[in-house]
Amino acid sequence: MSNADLPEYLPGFTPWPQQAAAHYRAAGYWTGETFGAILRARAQQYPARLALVCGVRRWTYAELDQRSDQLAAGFARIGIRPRDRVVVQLPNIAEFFAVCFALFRLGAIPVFALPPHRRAEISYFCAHAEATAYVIADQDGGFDYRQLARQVRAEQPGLQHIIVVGQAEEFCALDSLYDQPQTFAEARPDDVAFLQLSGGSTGLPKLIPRTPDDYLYSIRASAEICGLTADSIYLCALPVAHNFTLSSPGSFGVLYAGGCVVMARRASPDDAFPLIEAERVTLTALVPPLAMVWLDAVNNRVNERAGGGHDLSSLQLLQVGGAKFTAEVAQRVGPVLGCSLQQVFGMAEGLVNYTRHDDPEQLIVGTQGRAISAADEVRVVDDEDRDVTPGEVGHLLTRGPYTIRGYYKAEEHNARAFTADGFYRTGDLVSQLPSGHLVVEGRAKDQINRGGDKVAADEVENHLLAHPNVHDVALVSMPDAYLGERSCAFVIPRGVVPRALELNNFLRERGIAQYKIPDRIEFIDRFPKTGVGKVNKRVLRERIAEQLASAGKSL
Ligand code: AMP
Ligand code: DBH
Repeated sequence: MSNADLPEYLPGFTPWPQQAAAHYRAAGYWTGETFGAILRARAQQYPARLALVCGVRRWTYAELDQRSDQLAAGFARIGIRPRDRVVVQLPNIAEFFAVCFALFRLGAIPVFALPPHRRAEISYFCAHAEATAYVIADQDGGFDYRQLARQVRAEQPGLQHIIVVGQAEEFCALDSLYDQPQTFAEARPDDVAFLQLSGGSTGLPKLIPRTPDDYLYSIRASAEICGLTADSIYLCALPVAHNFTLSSPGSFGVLYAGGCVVMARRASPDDAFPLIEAERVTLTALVPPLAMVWLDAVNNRVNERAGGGHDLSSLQLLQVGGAKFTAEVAQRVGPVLGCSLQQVFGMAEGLVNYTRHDDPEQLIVGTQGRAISAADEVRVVDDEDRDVTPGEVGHLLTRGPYTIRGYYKAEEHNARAFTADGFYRTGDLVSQLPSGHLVVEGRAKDQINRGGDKVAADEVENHLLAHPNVHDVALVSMPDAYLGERSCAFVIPRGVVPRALELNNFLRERGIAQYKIPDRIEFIDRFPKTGVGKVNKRVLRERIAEQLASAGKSL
């Protein structure tokens, strides 16, 4: 089938209203460029420059470009077609980019999964996106992804291809797909290029449709705000497919600028510091708990050279985001690491806020930045969607040239997650300074932000409710000095009181990511209720926080 036979947009995608789209084009935000074409342009501009460093492998722009072409041909040969959805779950390896750009060139649609996702999540992505292929690495971090693929395939008959980087066993080896390049018609710049993940707040994670027009605008603008050039060297330390690492400005931003992306398998100082030294890394992005680990690693080795024995002097910028970075820790970054700090408050749904390099110190340390674009509409409202008095805390709503108008195939949820006039309800509670900078003050969504890993409370609750000895359950956050928050499940038992360990094993057997397993389980006879009879999670949060404080375990 040629692309001309396909419906205008991917079914399940909510395009921007025509008027808004016309405005974003006329104003130059949307340029009609595509991912595949940009890589081609960079390969022509800088064929011999390094695009990727991964272990001992060093790929130039020409090589990345060629590998993407070859893989596109190989994917087409085995039957992957335009608009097919392909779940991509890879660790931080160079192949991630060859696979993505190959799929973009083919007009197929990657669905980004994260390495910790297990059977329940991957099966759901495959089912919801009706994926025909799943790309994995053979193993990583002691986990065998082929074993996971076998389980997923047994549950998902629509999955026709399992493609493996490394030892493929009974599956298809990625290395066997480097065919002779062919020319393909890339998808339209205003249609879905990939599906990104949301941390979610209700039920299963939502899929976020992003187009080349909107995503490339956010990448281009981010690259400019962060001062990227062809000399930028980015350490990709967080999971590569995370929206922060991919686009704020992340590895895509660095490739857009013609710079070099250095892949770190892990973000620990032991893995990252030697790479920073060896490759002269200029910027990187971390979640707050990792930033704290880096600061401590440098501090703890004061007798050695700064950097815990490694020369980190090339590092100009450390970006921190994904969860709230407290001002006390933020102010240590400059003195300890000898580089600038940028706070980043973003979301895979769109809106990204950055502190700017010329902001006064107190804004860099004490706020989560301001929106990328003059075209970002940011509102702070009360429970009735009325604007609060400037400076007051309220719900953050946003609309703009790179913020989606709907999740993929989620009509019912979209009616709640967006206002009638298309503003996304972020679920974040913020206050806004006259400069436009936002301070994240809390959260209205029923989610736990475990140091940047988002856990939707009712997703975990639903899994626990399947246990025969669980009558009811409420998952809430509890304060944690390191992760910011951890999760605590309050369980009303049925019959025999189960052991916490048994419940955790039960969840693991159901195939959910480790970070979603409750950090603590408390048994309770009944829940405190709100006036309207709902479980009062605020009271539960206070109860566990007090309990921890009196046990001397919290901050
Ligand atoms: P997601 O929608 O899953 O991409 O997650 C985005 C959410 O992460 C935001 O809506 C915030 O709740 C949270 N978040 C991201 N960056 C920050 C930050 N710098 N400070 C506080 N919360 C953040
Ligand atoms: O947490 C996030 O999702 C996030 C954080 C910083 C994000 O999506 C981003 C920047 O783009």
